[in-house]
Amino acid sequence: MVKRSSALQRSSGGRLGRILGAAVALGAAPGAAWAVIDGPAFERFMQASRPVCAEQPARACVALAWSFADRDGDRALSLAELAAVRTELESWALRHRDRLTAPERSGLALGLLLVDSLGLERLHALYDQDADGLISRNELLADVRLDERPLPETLLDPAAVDRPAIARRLGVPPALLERLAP
Ligand SMILES: [Ca+2]
Ligand SMILES: [Ca+2]
Repeated sequence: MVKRSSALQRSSGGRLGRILGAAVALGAAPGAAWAVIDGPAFERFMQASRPVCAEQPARACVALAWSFADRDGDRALSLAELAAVRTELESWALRHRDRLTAPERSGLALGLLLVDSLGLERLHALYDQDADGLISRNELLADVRLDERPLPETLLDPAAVDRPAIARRLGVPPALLERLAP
């Protein structure tokens, strides 16, 4: 039995926080086979990252997620790496569907819908500001200011997350993000 993420539950103030928290916590299995859905490795990552993301400063959680997503270890995210994470997230969500709360399910569904409607390639390009074909950590976090708080808490703070900038970047109405994270 896999316990639900306390980090996600404790941050129940906003859907965006849950989506982003789940996305970031989507874990990691360093060395997982390229673009292969490695269920057990993914589960291990979720268990390992849960306490870190719930209790430790956001950077620790981001570092764990980054080490999972950056499969080839070049300190940047390629489109293929992003695609692998998206596939594994969906697979994980489907496996755990019955254990997720209704808000977690709808948050994940909404997040995947947003990603798919933008298109992974476009999403990748929107964050790859210097157009070198890779997303650096600074590019990924361009609109977010991490601090000593755990990530789910930070993501719910409008002072730490530049929601208007994210809305501009994604080309979605700012009101949409406000609704996701009241
Ligand atoms: Ca990489
Ligand atoms: Ca780049």
